[in-house]
Amino acid sequence: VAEDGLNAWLRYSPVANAQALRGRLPTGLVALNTTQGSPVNTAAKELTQGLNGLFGVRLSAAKGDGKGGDRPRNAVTVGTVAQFVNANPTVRIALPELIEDGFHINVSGGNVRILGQNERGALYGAFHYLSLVAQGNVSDFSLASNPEAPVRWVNQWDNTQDGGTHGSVERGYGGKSVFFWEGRIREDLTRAGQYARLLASIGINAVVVNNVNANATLLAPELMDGLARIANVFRPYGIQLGFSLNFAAPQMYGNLSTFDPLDKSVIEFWQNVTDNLYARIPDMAGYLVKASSEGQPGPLTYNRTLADGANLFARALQKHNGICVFRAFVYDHRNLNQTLDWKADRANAAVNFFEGLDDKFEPNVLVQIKYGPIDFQVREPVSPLFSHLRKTGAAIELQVTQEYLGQQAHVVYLAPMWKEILDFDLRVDAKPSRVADIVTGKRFNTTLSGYAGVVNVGMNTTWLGSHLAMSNLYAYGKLAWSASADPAAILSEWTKLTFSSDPDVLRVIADISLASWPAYENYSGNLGIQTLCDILLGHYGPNPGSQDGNPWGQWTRADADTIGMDRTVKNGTGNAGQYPPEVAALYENIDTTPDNLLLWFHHVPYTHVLKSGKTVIQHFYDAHYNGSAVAQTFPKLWESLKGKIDPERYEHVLYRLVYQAGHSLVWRDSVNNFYFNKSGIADAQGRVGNY
Ligand code: GCW
Repeated sequence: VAEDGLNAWLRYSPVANAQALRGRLPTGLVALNTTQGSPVNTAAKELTQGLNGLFGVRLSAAKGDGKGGDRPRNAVTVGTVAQFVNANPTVRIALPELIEDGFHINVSGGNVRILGQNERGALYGAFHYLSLVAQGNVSDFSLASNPEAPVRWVNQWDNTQDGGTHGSVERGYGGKSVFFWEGRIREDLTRAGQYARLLASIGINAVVVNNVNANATLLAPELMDGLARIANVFRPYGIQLGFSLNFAAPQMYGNLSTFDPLDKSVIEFWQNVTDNLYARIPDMAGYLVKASSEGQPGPLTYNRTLADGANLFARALQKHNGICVFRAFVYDHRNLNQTLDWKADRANAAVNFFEGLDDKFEPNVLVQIKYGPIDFQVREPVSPLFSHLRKTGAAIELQVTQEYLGQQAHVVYLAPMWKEILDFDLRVDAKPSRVADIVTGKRFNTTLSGYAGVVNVGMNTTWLGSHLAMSNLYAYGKLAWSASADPAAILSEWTKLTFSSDPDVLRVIADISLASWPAYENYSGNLGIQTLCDILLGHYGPNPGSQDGNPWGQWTRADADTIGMDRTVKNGTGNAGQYPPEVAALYENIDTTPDNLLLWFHHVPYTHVLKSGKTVIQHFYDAHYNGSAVAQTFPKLWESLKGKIDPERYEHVLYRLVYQAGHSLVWRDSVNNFYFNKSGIADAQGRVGNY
């Protein structure tokens, strides 16, 4: 049905030739665990609902668990490997090797076996099977799938307390929090449950429900009780909960005189908090901690190291098998002063703060690193910190919520960007060192590793505020499961499940989505200058002048003649030198720095000639025209789908695309005029400044 944005890619709307395919589908169901609330039971329900919606098949409980020799016929069996072996002691099946959360599917006519290494894996297998049949694949096959990384988390930046703006979500563009309302946990957690279902279907295994800028009141007993209710809603989907903590809570909430991580009373405070949480949520995943960053309290207040800070929580979690995810996004905006110091550079902060700490973390600490050294810009080089932590587990932080990328009012399909980051080879010790291999633990043999996606869905029935933006959430889950997944293939799968398999629908959504990141980069900030949005207000809309002259460190150092951050070792902030030698050499030298990162690493005259043969300023002018011209094509492309998409979603998307097309012109003209006024250099094609 049209209004069904809520089910996103799990709509299970009837497949085109359901009638013809039905004969190849199971009619019976064997659930190897029928306990209410168990993920296997959830999987059984999902299979029932899915096959009914897609094909009108009504699964009935199949008799015969194999014990009496009466093997069920034409049935789908779902459970764990252990449950299967237990229920079928005499049956021998060939099983591929499965690791935690992995699954195996075997389809032979109407006989389908979906077995997980654990219950969560069984649920993943059920979702995978349903996604294949929903795409019309009812042939026989056998496959095994294992996740590449153990940590595949989602971070929500939902505020527990927000000074009266109820249920706010920091950098959330999809409405109010699905978890919190007026400083409490919502009574009705239906939407949270629907969210859990979506996340489970893309392999997410934990969610941090509150903002990293955390409020200490989260620790009040009533709130903890509420958190336990959220955990109850997520548990049937195999999803654990994590919580963000406020480092100063011992003082702010616990009335202690200090929050020094080495102080005995502080250590006791956190142990007590942790024990209280586990008493309510025995399978809690752990904590996420933002400390000593952007004015948040942290260990540096007491001259303790970040490792002292992380270990405080890690130790409290150890007896419960929880993990402490510690964010590497540490910098002090109050100490950055560009006018006084040419060498000041926010991009250097993380490596500087973590210097010398690699062997100082408890084994259950995972360091969560944003993909780039600054902050989710339209283009950044990968964070050099990935190459510095070898003994400590690392996770990559990606942002589904499009903070600097059009806030869901612009279509920007992000998987190609993430893929570029994950595929980048840092050449640590002159050996292949892809970011993907670092964050899956392969490169340095770390046990803890993985992915964090900042998602920030809300109560809006589209979840993120825009139907097309949901491809980013889908792709995040798919890449966190396997970094070798292909962004175009992910998109096409998502389109089939969300809209339809009509070739025109597939082509148009691919044309728009795959062109969207390059277009956005072209009209919002190219050559590595960052997204030239308003820095001080909402990180939305063009305002190149706002980048400089403030302590936030997202500088461009643009003046009348020159532009760019000199991050070289020989003359600049030294940031290029934080990379392993081969990569450092690449970025240190202006001739080998790729054009798309030129202004990230070098400070040059506007007349500097790029590898393309154009000057920097002419490239700016042209790129802004090109990018916005591409955005102009989006509404027309979409209009060609009229009648092929239900009216509600058709109109919703069209409205946004028309807006994007218009806003891209605002971007184009603001940025081009800004640099024209600054540099006084005319556009070779005479478009800029002639109004
Ligand atoms: O991207 C910036 C955001 C802040 C955010 C911070 C962070 C939650 O503008 O809103 O705070 O980074 O990631 O901690």
